[in-house]
Amino acid sequence: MEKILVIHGPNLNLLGTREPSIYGRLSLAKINQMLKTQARLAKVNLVIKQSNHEGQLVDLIGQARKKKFQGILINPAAYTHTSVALRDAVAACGLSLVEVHLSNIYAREEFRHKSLISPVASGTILGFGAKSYTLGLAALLDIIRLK
Ligand code: CA2
Repeated sequence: MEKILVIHGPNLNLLGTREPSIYGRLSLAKINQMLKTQARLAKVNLVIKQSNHEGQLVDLIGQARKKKFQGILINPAAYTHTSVALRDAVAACGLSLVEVHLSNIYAREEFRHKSLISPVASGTILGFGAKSYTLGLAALLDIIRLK
């Protein structure tokens, strides 16, 4: 069975509490539940982590291959736009990685228009709310299984 690491970046633990017009009404726990249901049907093993700390996210990505993960699904949240450390970790990790965003970052403030992660990701899915995650997981599984 494939093993996939799901990583939620900073402040995504607040989902469902504020800014529903941008991020939707679903809590992170609900999104995780959707992903677990999808994973069970697809017969894949998911490990889900959330952190507000850049270094911890870098460590999770850096250790993923050694821990026998075949792929990473990540919403890097605000670090998408700022973190060279996260980008370098993604570039070095040697795994298929799909970047997801709830919102369409290109339809928002200009500082969100640049992703440092997209150029080193296998692909990016954005703007579909919680569905970005389920589409992202499906895409990641396709990439891994067609390898
Ligand atoms: O659209 C996305 O998924 C983002 O990655 C979400 C980040 C944002 O910085 C990116 O530009 C786009 C923000 C995640 C924080 O979400 C909150 C949810 C509710 C209340 C406060 C923050």
